[in-house]
Amino acid sequence: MREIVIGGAQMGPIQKADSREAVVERMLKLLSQAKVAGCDLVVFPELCLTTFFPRWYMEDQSEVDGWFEHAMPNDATAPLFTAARSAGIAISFGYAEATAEGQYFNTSILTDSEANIIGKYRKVHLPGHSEFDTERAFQHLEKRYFAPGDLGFPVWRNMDAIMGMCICNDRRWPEVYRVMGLQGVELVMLGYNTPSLNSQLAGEALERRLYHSDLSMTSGAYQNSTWVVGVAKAGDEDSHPLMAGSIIVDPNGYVVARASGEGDELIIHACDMDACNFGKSTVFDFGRHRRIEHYARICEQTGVELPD
Ligand code: ING
Repeated sequence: MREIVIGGAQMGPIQKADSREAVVERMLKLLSQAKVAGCDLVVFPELCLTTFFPRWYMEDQSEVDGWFEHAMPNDATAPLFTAARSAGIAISFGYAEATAEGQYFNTSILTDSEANIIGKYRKVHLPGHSEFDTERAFQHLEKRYFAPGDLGFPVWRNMDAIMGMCICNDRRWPEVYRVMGLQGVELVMLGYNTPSLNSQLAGEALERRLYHSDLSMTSGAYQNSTWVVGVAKAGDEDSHPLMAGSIIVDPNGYVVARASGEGDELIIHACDMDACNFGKSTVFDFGRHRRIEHYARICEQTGVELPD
């Protein structure tokens, strides 16, 4: 049995004024809880070091730049890597990445048990818009501040399992799980910062948005016979509510752990990676069942092409 005890480290709100150091202190507390609980791996949310700044319209590039990390590890996050290394816990977390070439991505990394970064993912599906949208109750400017990810959907062998990452809106797109599923993924880790309200549909209830988040992750898990861990940054950030609902989903699509609150909270489950095997060798034995001669539209079309 290839068991990995996984912790989902849900974070409560990060205010615009909060320092990275203060945030890292909170992450260290969750990491030490995970150590006590015997976790082997801890997953943190999307953009875990700062407030969800794409809700703010900015024109001053130096102000925008201040939300990004220019190196990883760096001074603010070094204590996290040191603590993870001494605890022997692998970590994954999201942050805003500025590259030496001047590119800007919504990024997440994965380490091994010695806190060596073995994987990087850059968010491919950027929701929202790039210019100030007067029609919206609040802004969601990911297309303004980030470029679409350029690394695809890779997987890595880590801790005797095949692991991959995606970020937030990516979890809503079945192609994301399938591309990793076609590489044998057994654990998909993702963080999210999902507004509790729909900026374009007043009155959409929170429970509906939580349902869609669950639906996206449970179907991704089931249809690719993989574990999925989805971890929220939640709560009110400068009076903008983000939903919680962090979950761990097993390869049959069942939720085996769920956060109860909207604050810093560790959810834990002992995940047997061999639980992926049955689905991958029966109902979702891709090699035996898929008929790719009929799937061309998925790669040849971006949008809809209506019939005559
Ligand atoms: N946030 C949201 C998400 O995909 C969103 C944006 C919410 C899009 C609900 C569509 C529906 O969870 C991020 N950061 O992608």
